[in-house]
Amino acid sequence: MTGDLFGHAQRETIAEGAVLLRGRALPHDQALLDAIAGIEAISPFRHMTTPGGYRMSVAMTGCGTASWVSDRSGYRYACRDPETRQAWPAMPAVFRTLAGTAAAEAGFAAFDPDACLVNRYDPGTKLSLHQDKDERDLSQPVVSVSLGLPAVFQFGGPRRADRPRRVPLAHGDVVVWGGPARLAYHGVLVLKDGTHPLTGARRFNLTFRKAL
Ligand code: MD6
Ligand code: FE
Repeated sequence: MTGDLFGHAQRETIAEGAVLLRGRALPHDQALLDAIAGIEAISPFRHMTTPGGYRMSVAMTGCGTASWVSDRSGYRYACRDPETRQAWPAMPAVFRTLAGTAAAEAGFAAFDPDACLVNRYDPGTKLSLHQDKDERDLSQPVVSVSLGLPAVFQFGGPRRADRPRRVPLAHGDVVVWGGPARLAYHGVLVLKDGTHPLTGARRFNLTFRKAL
């Protein structure tokens, strides 16, 4: 099932400004995974270092004009992959189109992302609570696509101390958030072991942004 009787994705409001479109990416799942393989062949997954010196458990790569990077000197968007010293791979058309149409369905017209961070979670990995605030124009939303193993997303408020709610994210789910939710703290709980028919023991997450 990719949606309801009328062909719409199932829509759930997580918070004001945050919409979950369940199954929205399902019609494109294999094309998205093939595109991830193409990106990985140019810019491999790697474990970045936080400014505090910790190795991130989630493996990352990216595509587009810029992608998010972290090292001892801080977080930023960079137009070159620091590992390959080349430009990031171009954003595949299937990525751009899905991000733009999902954003429009959630109420954010004319979203044209220039950055896509690709995260790979293996069982036992997690993403600690954080805010996405390295983008220049915070009036633009973030579009997040989940593929492979399910995960539990934590969604809090604008302060770290705001108690987060837990939102299960499954293969094909798309979250669009912006407006009053744009600076909400969020994270991903430790990934449980499992096997997905298309990705094996992995979860991938794509986050699309207008970064520059
Ligand atoms: C993830 N996502 O789902 C990590 N950030 O693997 C994020 O950090 C994220 O899903 C901003 C907006 C949506 C997200
Ligand atoms: Fe985030």
